[in-house]
Amino acid sequence: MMKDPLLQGSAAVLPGASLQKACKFMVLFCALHLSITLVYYMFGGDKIYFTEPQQLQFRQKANSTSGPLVSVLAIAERYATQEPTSTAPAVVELADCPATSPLLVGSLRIEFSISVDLEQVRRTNPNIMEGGRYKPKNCKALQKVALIIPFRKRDEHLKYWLHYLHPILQRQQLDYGVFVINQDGDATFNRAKLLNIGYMEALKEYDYNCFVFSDVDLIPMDDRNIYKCYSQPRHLSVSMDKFGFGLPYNQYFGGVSALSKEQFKKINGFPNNYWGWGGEDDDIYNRIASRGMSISRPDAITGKCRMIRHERDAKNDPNPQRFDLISHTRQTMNSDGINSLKYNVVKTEKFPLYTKITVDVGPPPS
Ligand code: UDH
Ligand code: NGS
Repeated sequence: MMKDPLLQGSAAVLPGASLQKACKFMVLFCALHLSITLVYYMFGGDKIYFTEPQQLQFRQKANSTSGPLVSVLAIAERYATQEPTSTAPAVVELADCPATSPLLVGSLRIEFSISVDLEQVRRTNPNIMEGGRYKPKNCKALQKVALIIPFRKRDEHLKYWLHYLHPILQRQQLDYGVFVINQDGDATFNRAKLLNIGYMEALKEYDYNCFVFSDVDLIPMDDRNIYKCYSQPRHLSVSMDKFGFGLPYNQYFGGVSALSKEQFKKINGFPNNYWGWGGEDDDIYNRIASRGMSISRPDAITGKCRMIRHERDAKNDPNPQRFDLISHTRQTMNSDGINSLKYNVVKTEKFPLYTKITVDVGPPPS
């Protein structure tokens, strides 16, 4: 009979005792391998593989014994429950927003024949926070802008302002808040004093570094007219429909303007003593010029804006003293301004789209 040549060369040549030894060794080896695998499986995996009783059992062991089981379990639990260490970054720092927002669309259709529902404005601008606050989610805004609106009994105009400006300001990627400074009572209106109060009150809420002062009835017709601050005080409403899309005169600084905190402080804020219509914007222009600053402006296309037509307001008749006042700006500006501002806050209301601060500005001089 033919013999298997392979058997002839291996098992066939082993004596009985050696074969037994080899088998024992194989069995021992397999048992060791199995137990290592079991231990690795039980302690190497995530905690969720343990059933409740298993976890309890392991904890009890960890508390009562020492050795490798305790340390492996203790380390595993420590990692699972550890608070982030102080070196780990808690919040991811956002990158700066681009110098020019990619969201701008350019020229806009502005009309005042539509009716505005503020509830709908709120729904269509879901990222605006209480009090009319907004900041971009995906980048760090380059400026923190407080928008200050002097106000009394112009609710219809305010609706249009909120309807048009909120989408524009968001596209401009600004970190902003809207403050409506409402003059209490029926005494003579004082626009510039309300603007000073807006500056003071906004700073109590947030570290704003730019202040945009806007009449309630002026809406930009182009979102490239950025409501932010520049290296020089900025005049934004440079091309108004009511002036045939131009300036009424070269030094005109009325309507909408923007000053950084430094620029505002440099001129001691705005005058407090212009009661009634006219001249306070010219005084601000004089202050800026007397401190060696110039006016920065957008071009006449970008700076186009519409004004809501209306009748003259009650208690805001032309101020007969305005010409005399503006001829003395240089003498009065150091003692009349943010350093002499006195007022009382009557009420602060946080609405979804704006913060309304009702203030007592005191009586006009008799
Ligand atoms: N303002 C009020 N309520 C007032 C007066 C003024 O909210 O009673 C605010 C409002 O933001 C306004 C701004 O102050 O846009 C400036 O008011 P203004 O009267 O100096 O300027 P405006 O351009 O009117 O609103 C100019 C006189 C219009 C006469 C029109 C005659 N047809
Ligand atoms: C000037 C006023 C400004 C005013 C501007 C435009 O005459 O305050 O007209 O007024 N200066 C003086 O009266 C000294 S407007 O046509 O918008 O009502 O802003």
